[in-house]
Amino acid sequence: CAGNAGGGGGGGEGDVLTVGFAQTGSESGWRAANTESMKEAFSEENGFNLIFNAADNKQEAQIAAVRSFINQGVDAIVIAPITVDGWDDVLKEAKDAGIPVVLEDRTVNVDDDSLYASWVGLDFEKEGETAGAWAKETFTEPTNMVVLEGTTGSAPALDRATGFATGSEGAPITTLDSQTGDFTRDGGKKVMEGFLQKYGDSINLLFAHNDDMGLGALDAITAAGLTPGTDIQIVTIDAVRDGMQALADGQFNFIVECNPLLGEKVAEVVKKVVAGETVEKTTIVEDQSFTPEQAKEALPDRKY
Ligand code: GYE
Repeated sequence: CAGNAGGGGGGGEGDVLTVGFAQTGSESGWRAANTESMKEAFSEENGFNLIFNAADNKQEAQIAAVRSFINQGVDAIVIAPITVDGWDDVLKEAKDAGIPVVLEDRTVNVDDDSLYASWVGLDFEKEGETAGAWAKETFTEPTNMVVLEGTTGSAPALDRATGFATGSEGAPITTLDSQTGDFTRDGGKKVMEGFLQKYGDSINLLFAHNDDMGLGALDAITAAGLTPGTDIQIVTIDAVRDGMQALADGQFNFIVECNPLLGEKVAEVVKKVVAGETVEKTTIVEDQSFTPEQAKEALPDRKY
């Protein structure tokens, strides 16, 4: 479908949309791919002047960035909200200033849904459910699991945990421990080191809320003299290139995809919102999942 509203062909100076994008930070491979996708879609050639801010995973910094976009009088604001809570005030300020807000990737918990125009994201709960269903199918004997959670209070960490519980319901899996690794490799490594010290080789299964934490955990598992993928089976979410490589190599056992290439869809929604057209309140982008065999097949064409 035609993305640009109005003005066939033109694209003169007056049509340029200034958009402030408040990104979470640069915690993971997924985030790098998402940032690239957003920068590509919100390019000058596509009629945008993008003001990009990455908040280093600090919610106060992200809120401050949104305030500064409001003060600059941008045409629209896009936010990938670090956590679900704490957005009411600044979203009201944007609304009062007449600046539409579009959420991408993660979502928020607000009393009044009209505080944002639209959310383009993923079904995090379904991702968790798919991971949990794989675990249920794979483990029919008593199994000890540890969990590396994403950033505390973030939509994907909350929803993936809920989804996993649903998907694995009835399986003989005991959760020994569940702690945040903040979606980073470093975090995953450190927390997994702690798990291994505490529970040693009684751990059979690791569920990491993203590939990067799982990749960090590989170092900890190998250093403890255990073989990842065999002694400890690993299920993660994202399906970024490094994760897919670990899966193809047999170090991971299953990955549920989370598509980071949201830029084009978000840009289309922003153009419509600014033009005053009605848009879907929620757009969910489809995810798939991968076994080691499927990862081997998909790797050569993987874009991120
Ligand atoms: O899974 C993780 C990233 O919000 C879906 O954030 C995103 C998550 C993604 O840091 O790798």
